[in-house]
Amino acid sequence: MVTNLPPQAEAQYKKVLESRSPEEKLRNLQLYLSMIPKHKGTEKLRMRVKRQIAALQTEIERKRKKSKRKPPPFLRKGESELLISLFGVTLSGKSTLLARLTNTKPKITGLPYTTLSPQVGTSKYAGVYFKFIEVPAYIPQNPLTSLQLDALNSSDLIIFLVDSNNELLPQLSFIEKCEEYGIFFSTPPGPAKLEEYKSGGLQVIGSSKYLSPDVICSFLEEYGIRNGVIYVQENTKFPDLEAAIRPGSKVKPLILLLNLKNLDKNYQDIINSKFRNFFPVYSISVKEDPLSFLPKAILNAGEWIRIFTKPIGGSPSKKPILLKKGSTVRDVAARIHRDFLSMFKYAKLWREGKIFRVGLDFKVKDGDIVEIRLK
Ligand SMILES: Nc1nc2c(ncn2[C@@H]2O[C@H](COP(=O)(O)OP(=O)(O)OP(=O)(O)O)[C@@H](O)[C@H]2O)c(=O)[nH]1
Ligand SMILES: [Mg+2]
Repeated sequence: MVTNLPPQAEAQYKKVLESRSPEEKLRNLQLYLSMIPKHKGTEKLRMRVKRQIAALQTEIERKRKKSKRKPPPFLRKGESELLISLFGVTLSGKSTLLARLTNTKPKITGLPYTTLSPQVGTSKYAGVYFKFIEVPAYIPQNPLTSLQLDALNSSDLIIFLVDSNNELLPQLSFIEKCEEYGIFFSTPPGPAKLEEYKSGGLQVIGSSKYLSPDVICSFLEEYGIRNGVIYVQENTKFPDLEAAIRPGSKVKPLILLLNLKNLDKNYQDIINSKFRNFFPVYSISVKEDPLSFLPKAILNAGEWIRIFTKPIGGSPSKKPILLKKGSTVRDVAARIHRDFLSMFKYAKLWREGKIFRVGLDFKVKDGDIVEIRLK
């Protein structure tokens, strides 16, 4: 180390050394580089840091490519099917929940670590197929296994069960743990995208109801990103930004399910005060309480809407296509067939008993029936 560095750069270098993942190290190095004054005496150091940054970027990219390998068969899903991971520490009630939601009968013994391999069950609600996977238990003191990572990475949404009979904070450490592996939680999702440039400053395109452009720019600058364009959406929150600056990471919607086995504990208040503003939180007994709220809660958390397409003269399809809230007739047409866009004339749309004649830009809503008329 050169000796004449400003104290904040020295402190930042400590953070580089303490980084726990290549991604964290990359961010810390970028910030460190931005703190090293530019003059002849620091030239070599700057070069070295730059080389380290380049090497880490290559490593992260290689890891990302490798992680793009095909998921195992039990994680594959059909179109318009949602893959939902049930995750949580041992005995949190994952198998109990899976057994009640689907026809699958996982082993439930009351002994820890009963489920060692992923258990899968499918059920259909409101026309939508939900494929639930019980992921083998989260162990706070261990790294995530590749199987757990495969399941979480492939899932459209994660339900994390919190056990009211177990210590709370180690259970909640799964959020940070997942972040280390590039899985961020944001509900509803508001993915952001970053394009870095060599100069020109920062520009925010789009707007978020949670973060002002100033806050977004300060966040990026904190990570040493001073030039580029960041595209944000209505729901973009900090985890979406974190994911945008880390190549290969993903953002997933999350539901926290506090399994009330024991009513003496006041976890409910702690969880609500900590997380209610960020994630949907439900406190229920997964063994005894009704679960009929869950499919709707899942659709809401991921902002999925169901659109029923209809052939001319036929009846509406029983299997809806799933789109994101805010989608238009254009998205519906494109999902039916690629050529439908160029051949599109108008669409007939049934909503709440009324029929509308609409164009490509018309916003569809959950439950709409759509018939596309071609030229
Ligand atoms: N009283 C009560 N017991 C529950 C509830 N949910 C689960 N249990 C019990 O807790 C124990 C563990 O439940 P499981 O569903 O097997 O938990 P798991 O998360 O699948 O656990 P592992 O697969 O072993 O990691 C079983 O004895 C369940 O009967 C609940 O809501 N109320
Ligand atoms: Mg189990």
